[in-house]
Amino acid sequence: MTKFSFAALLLPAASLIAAPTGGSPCDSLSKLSLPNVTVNSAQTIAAGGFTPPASPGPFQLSPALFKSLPEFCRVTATLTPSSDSDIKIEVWLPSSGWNNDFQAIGNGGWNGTMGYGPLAEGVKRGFATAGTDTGHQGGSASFALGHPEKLTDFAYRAVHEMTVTSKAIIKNFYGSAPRYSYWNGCSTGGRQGLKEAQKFPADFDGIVAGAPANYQTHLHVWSVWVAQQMNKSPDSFLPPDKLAVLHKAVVAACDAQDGVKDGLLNDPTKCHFDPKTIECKGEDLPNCLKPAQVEAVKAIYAGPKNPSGKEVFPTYAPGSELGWSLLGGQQASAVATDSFAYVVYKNPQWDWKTMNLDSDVAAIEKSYGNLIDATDPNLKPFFAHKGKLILYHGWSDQAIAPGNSLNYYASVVKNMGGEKKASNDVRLFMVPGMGHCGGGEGPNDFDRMTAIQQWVEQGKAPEQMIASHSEKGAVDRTRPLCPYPQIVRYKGTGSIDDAANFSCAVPK
Ligand SMILES: [Ca+2]
Repeated sequence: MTKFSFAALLLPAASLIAAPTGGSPCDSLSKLSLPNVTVNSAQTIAAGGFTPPASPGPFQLSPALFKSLPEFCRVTATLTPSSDSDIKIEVWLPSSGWNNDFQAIGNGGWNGTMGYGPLAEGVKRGFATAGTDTGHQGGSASFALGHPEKLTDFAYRAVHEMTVTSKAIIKNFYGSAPRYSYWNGCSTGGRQGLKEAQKFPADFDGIVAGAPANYQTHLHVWSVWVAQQMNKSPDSFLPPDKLAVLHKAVVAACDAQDGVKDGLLNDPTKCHFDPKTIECKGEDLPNCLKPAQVEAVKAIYAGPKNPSGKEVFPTYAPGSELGWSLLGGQQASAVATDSFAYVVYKNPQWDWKTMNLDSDVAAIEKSYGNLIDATDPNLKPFFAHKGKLILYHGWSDQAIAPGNSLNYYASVVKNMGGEKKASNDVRLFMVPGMGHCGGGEGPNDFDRMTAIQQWVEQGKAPEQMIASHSEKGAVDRTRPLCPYPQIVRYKGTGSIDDAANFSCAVPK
């Protein structure tokens, strides 16, 4: 594409400016007039010149990343689709080298922060990139108390409005609309991406949705339930050293099942480890579990069932034990209890220990399931618009049970009339040994944006993605990730740390 030139874009941009200042195309965006949008600032940021705010929220920020950025135009705006809305967005536009595409980045948890790290990653790759705080400040759900419109903003409206506004800003700045638009998010960001695919199927051409919190109501029930299992009695709680004992025993029992002793469970569904085998024979020792701990572990592997025996939500996969402290601490996760305290029961004193798998599940569903959950299996309108979807989920995810992605994927496959048909438009990559959206013992760094771009722009569906694992900044293992239901398989010779010695195959 050679459309981009500053000389050409000054004209269309100028036509929307109330009082042209004669400044750069970036400066002129501060005068841009769009419905329910206030542009707060539009500034050219010199190469390497951006310093993120001191408390940027949950995203890890690397100073080197910001130093490596090219010059870009930074637009900050406030969107007010309702009178109670206060949605902050930022749109970062590379001054040169634009790849002609738009990338919107997702959020985590209850959000309330701007994702400066992902914004920078996007710009570095040449994308016009946008992010939002989803309409409130801070990572708690307390914002929702007495503010139903703000809850709607968080649920889906902020992202959609950000997308529409960003496309308009891009068109004004460059003189042409983005050629392709992409969503890139994990966790809440995965949920946001799926909500977009379901509700606004024309917004994006490619969506990457990692570890989606798309069944948020039931996810939060499961999260609280994990803490309940851990805290049934003083003896049932597993501190990190006991989780390590459990994890070691699980890996010892199941590692070889997938054909390669690599410390990873490449297909955890095959692992049926019985924690009873490491129960203490008598006194509590560092290498065994107390009977109450064994019971807690058994319950967690079995997962939450409602009174009629139906699964409320999937549960942790074998191999994920090192991460169980996240939800299975001495207090339930605030991300989950906030749902009940601020949205369902509107009682900040709500006691998570009282939650049951019957009326409380019904209550959270009724309260805001329709608003927040993104479980609609019908993605046909999105696919009909040539949209492509990459789902991924770490098997060792400590925050969202990986089976949730398997369930959603299965529902989409069913809706599409089978795996073969569905694979033209959607692929799920389960990542052995990866934690929540990254990290973990397995190879967890992989380039899903290139994969989705190649699929959307060249029709090249991802047959595999190569992931790497690093220790102290040095890559120590590479591995292909396989589209489900394929599993990675060792060819039988060569280093088990080299992706070249592995292939993808459907397990027998
Ligand atoms: Ca293995």
